[in-house]
Amino acid sequence: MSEWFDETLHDAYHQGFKIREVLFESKTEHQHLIIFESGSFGRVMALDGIIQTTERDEFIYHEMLAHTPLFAHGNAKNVLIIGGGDGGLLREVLKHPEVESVVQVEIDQAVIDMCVEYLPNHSAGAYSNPRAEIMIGDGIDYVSQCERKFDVILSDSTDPIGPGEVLFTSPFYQGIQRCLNPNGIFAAQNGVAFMQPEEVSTTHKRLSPLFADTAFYAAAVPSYVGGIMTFAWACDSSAARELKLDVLTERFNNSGIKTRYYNPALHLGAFALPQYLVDSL
Ligand code: AG3
Repeated sequence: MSEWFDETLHDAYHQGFKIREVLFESKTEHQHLIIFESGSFGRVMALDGIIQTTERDEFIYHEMLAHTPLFAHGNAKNVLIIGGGDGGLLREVLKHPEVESVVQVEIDQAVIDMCVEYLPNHSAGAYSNPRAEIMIGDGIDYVSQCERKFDVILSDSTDPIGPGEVLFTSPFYQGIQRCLNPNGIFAAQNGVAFMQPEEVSTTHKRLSPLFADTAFYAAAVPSYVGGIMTFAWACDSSAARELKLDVLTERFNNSGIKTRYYNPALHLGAFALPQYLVDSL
């Protein structure tokens, strides 16, 4: 085994992490899973050769994917998470006192089990929270068939390669539309725009016929190399995106939630995109 983990996401460019110790490595039913201690980012989890999460910078991604839609909604009682097996997103969603129930649909039980064991600070007990219901299955099947409706749906998927590919298709987005309550918000990881530019334009093309308001917001997550990670946003009304800073600040302060990255000013600013992305929509 090489002492470096070289990510295989891009053909002609990669990042490497020094491996201090491999904590777990196996081919699961769905994908190759490795969790290792790095010299630089704490513990790191990768699927099929692609970095999914690191202890050191996961807060940026999980806070932005959870709190931006949840504070914009303001009263989300029922939340659906697709993917997110490491548990970091569930942990952040459950910080919201107004959230009564979270359904999480993850395809790979092994990812949940191994992350609970080797990345315990990600889920931080969230999987035993009585408000959380975990289902093992494919997210696209769930949203195509489910009888329940949600106020916020979050897609914490892998990249559109392998098991995650269907979570970027029009049939998946149609399923999202049928599972959202009126004024419900959908947010999804949508790749690193500079490195995966087609993801923004393709997602925009697929979401905009289905939702009155389609947008993207962004945050730089160091271990998702290449600049800003984008998050897709879809809602049947633009009101949630037109909130003023004082409204968001009041919601944030009243929640008592402590964050390390998210704050209301950053929330609003995250929707301002560089011009090359604006032009690609
Ligand atoms: N979800 C996002 C992975 C994206 C990594 N790919 C990339 N660099 N474009 C990971 C799961 C975190 N809960």
